[in-house]
Amino acid sequence: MGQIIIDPLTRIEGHLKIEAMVEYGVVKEARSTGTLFRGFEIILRGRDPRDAQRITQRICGVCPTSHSTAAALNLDSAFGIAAKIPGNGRILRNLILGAAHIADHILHFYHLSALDYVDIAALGKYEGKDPTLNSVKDFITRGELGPFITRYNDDFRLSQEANVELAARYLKAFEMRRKAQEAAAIFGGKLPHNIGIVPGGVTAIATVDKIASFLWRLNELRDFIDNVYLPDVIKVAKAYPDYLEIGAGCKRTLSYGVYELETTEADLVRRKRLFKNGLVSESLELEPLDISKIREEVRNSWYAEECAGKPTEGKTIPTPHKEGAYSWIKSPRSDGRVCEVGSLARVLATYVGGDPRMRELVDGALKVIGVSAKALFSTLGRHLARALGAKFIADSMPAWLLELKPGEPAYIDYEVPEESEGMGITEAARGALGHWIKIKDRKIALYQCVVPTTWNASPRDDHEQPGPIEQALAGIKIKDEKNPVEIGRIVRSFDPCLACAVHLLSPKGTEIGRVQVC
Ligand code: NFE
Ligand code: MG
Repeated sequence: MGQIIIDPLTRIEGHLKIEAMVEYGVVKEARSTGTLFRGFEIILRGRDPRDAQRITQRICGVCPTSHSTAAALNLDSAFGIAAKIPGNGRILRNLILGAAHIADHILHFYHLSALDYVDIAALGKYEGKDPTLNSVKDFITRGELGPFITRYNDDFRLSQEANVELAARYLKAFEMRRKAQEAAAIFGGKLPHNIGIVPGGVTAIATVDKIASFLWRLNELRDFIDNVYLPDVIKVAKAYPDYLEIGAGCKRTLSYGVYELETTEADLVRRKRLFKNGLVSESLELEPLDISKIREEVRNSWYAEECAGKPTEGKTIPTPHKEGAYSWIKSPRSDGRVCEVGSLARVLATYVGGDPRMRELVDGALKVIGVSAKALFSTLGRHLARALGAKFIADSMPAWLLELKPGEPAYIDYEVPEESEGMGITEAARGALGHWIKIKDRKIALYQCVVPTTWNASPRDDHEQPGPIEQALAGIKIKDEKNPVEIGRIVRSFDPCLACAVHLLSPKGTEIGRVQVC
C-alpha cells in the first residue's frame, strides 16, 4: 500500500496535512490533520464579554465578519436583547455579512480553486491586446510562474481560449472582491475586522448616501455573479463532469441558517432566516436542527478525554503526546453523526425546505449542466452551491437596502448582566458557525466556538467514523500517485480554513510541548 502525504495542502487558509493510503490506485483511507495549536479562546477568559466581538474576529482574516456576527448574536442572547434589535440593525448586519460572504465565495472559486482546473500558463500564448493579460503574459514568459504554479496537475481540459478567458476572470475577481469588501466597510466601518456589528445592533447609521454607495457596488457584483462567476462554474463543471460524481463524502449536510428576516423571535433556531436551517441527507429529506444534539468528540484529537461534550460544557486540555491522536481539530457531531457544513448545506436546506426562488435557481443550474440534484453532493457540486449561494444572497440585498429607514437608529443599549449564558449560531461562508458564552461576575467565564472547518476537517470521532473530508477522499481513484491532483481538487472544494478550525482554548498555564501557553 502506498502513502501520499501532502503537508501543507496549499491554496487554503492555514496548515492542513492530508495523508492518503493508496492501494492499486484507489484511496483506502485518508486522514486530515490540523497541525497547529493556537490557544485562542484563552484570551477571552476573564474579559469583558463585549470584547468577544473584537477578539473572535481575529481567529481568522478570511471570515472575521462571520465571527463578529456569531459573537454579536451570542451576546444579544446573553444580554437578553435578542428580540429587541431594531429593524435597521438587523438589515445592516445582513448587508455587511452578505457583502463579506460574496467576497468570500469569489475568493474560493477564482483564487483558491480555479487553478486546479484552469491552465493559467495558457496566457503565455496569448495574442490579444488586453494590457492586464499582456502584463501577466510577460510575467509568465520570463519564467515567473510562481504564484500560478499548481504543484500537482496534468489534467487541464479547457481549450486555450477558455483558459485565457478564465485567467482574465481570475484577475477580474480581485477587483470584484475589493468592491464587495468596500461595500461591507460602508456600514461595517472597516474590513477585514469590522467595527460595525456589535451586540445591540450596528453602530452605523443608514444614510441615503451610504445606501446608494452600497447599491452601485452591489449592482456590479450581481452583474459579475450572473454573467461571469456562475457561468464559469458551469463551464468548469461541464469540462470536468467526473468531479460531479466524486468527492461526496458523508452525504449529510447541516446548516444553522443565516440572514435574519425578523428579530422579534429570540430563539435562533426558530427565527426566520433567508437560508434555512436543518440537516439534509442524500435522499433529500430535511431533518430539523437540534442544537442539543451537537457534541464535540476528541478520541483522535490531541485533547484529554474529558474535553468531549456539548459546546456549553467545552473544556480544552491539550495533550500533545496522546496515543493514537493525530489532529488539533476536535470532531463535532450531530447526534453522533458526521455532517458536512458549507454553502452546499444551506443551499440544500433552503432548496429542500421549498423556497421557490432557491428551487428555481438550483433546478435551472442543474438543468443547464444536465445532472440531477444528487450531483450537488460532489466536488464541483460544492462550487456550484457557492456560486448559487452568492447569487441568492446578492439578489436578496437590493430589497433590504430599500427597507432601511435612513437616519433611524440601528442599535439599542443594554446592561452587561452579572451572570448569564448565550448562544450565537449563524453561517460563515464555509458553513455553520456557533459561539457559546457563560458570564460570571460580568466577565467571560467560558467562551466556546464550533467552527465550520472544525466540522469538515475533523479527524475520526469516538466511534472511529472519519470526518467529512476524510470520507470524501476514501475510494477515489488516483491516476498518478506522484501527481495526486484529485486530492487537491476534492479537499479545496470544502475551502478549509485551519486558522478557524484550531482556534481552541487552552487552560491558562498549560504546557504544550515546550510552549507555555498563558
Ligand atoms: Ni477562517 Fe471561517 C469561515 C469560520 S471556517 S474561514 O467561513 O467561522 O472554519
Ligand atoms: Mg471550540
